[in-house]
Amino acid sequence: MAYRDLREYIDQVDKIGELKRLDGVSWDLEAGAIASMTPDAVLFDNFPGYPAGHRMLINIDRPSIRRWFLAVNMSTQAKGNALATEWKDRLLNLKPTPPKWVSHGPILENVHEGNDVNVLEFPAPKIHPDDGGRYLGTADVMITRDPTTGKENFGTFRMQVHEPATLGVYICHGKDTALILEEYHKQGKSCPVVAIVGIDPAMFIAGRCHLPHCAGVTEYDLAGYFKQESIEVVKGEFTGLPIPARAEIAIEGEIVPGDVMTEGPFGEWTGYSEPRESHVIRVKRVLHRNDPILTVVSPSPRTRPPGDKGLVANPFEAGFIWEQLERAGIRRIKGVAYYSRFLLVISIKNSYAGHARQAGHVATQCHAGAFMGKYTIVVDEDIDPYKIQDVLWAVMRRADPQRAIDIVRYCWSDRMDSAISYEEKTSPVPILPVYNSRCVIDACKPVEWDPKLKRNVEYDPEMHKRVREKWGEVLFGKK
Ligand SMILES: Cc1cc2nc3c(=O)[nH]c(=O)nc-3n(C[C@H](O)[C@H](O)[C@H](O)COP(=O)(O)O)c2cc1C
Ligand SMILES: [Mn+2]
Repeated sequence: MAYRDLREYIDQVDKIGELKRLDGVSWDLEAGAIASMTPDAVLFDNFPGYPAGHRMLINIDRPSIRRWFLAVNMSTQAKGNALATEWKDRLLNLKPTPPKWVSHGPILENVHEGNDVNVLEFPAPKIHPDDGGRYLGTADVMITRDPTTGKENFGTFRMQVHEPATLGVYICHGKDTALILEEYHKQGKSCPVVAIVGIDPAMFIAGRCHLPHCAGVTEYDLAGYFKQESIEVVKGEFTGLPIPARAEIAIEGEIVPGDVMTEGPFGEWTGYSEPRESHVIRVKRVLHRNDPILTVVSPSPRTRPPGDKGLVANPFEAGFIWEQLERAGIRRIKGVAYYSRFLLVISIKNSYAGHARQAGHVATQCHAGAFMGKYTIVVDEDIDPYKIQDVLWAVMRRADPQRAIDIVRYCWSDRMDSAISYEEKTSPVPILPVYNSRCVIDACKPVEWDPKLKRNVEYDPEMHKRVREKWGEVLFGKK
């Protein structure tokens, strides 16, 4: 069942019928448009102007729940809250699985250095019409090493192609990667980085979560756990960093102190970004397999108003927050639903005065939930957090605003936040502090409400039966 690398994963996606193949598509807006039009993964080959075999995979693990399962080697029929429950249990049972050093691997099949470096040898797409350029990094991770702990870290960061050996990278304030970068730069040193832009989906999933790094656990250890085996890594000659031996495309380079360029705009999940000053990766080495596959995701399909489909909650992102709530000791959590970072719903068996506030405030501030959150709603266990209409009903019925609402000010946000001022959105590097606020709505019945007090009108089922028998024909056309 377990897959060794992206290629074996693609075979599995093909077997479950979620892979399409296309030839002759342009990197210039066509591939991006296709990504926003189909939920399937699409493998493109034969880009005009590119050698055959220089491929691109779009929609690697999203929006399909089955592709996510494949990526983390999980099998379940569960949906909604039941799925979030299984997934958080999986995370709670984490067995850190560190990478394993090896001396060879397919990633070394092609190595370019010096004047031979040109990141446009890959068909980096321009995804949306107003984007500021072509993006080599979307479904990627950037690996760094914390100079204090000596541990590796990685996260997913978008990367724009500025020049053949220069990439812009957008790293939000407060991310581990940003803190690591600051440490190097404070010492006047450049920060060595490896960007994997043709990636195994387990690494991509590990890269996006806000891992607290307790007991020194790294994203590599988490990705290995998802894959059920250590990821084999070769040592980057320029950076000394571990590079997955079976990755498709790896970039070695450095981020030099004070080296910034205008990046974007980019059609990100919050809507379009403004062009901003961002860090730059000076690329020193490019490594790739024969017939490399660039991995790409387009964040923008999620920026549209929900329309007829309604708001859709993501059980996987919910699992990361649920795990951290449990590790923080919040008891009797019955459900967590994540409607993007901007709206989170927690359902609990409200068991003592203050319990609901505890759950709401920890959810809005635990590491997985703290970044760019907006609204957190806590509901009783009788409300399914995946039914947003029911959640709103609970707010209407049970939450007296002056008792139920807490506003938390000066919280962790970023220039990307869609609801902050234009000045904050476009602030230069070094970044002006950007804060936002949170609203915690405690929509649980207060524990002191008399449980004997009838709050729902109920009818006698026997009476309904009798009415149906007597007048069913007239009322409903049948008994
Ligand atoms: C598709 C995708 C794109 C992302 N792009 C960015 C980005 O451009 N900048 C950023 O700061 N975070 C981005 N993120 C979120 C980070 O990857 C995430 O916060 C990660 O946990 C950061 O890791 P770190 O704290 O270990 O540095 C993205 C996430 C995904 C899934
Ligand atoms: Mn991290």
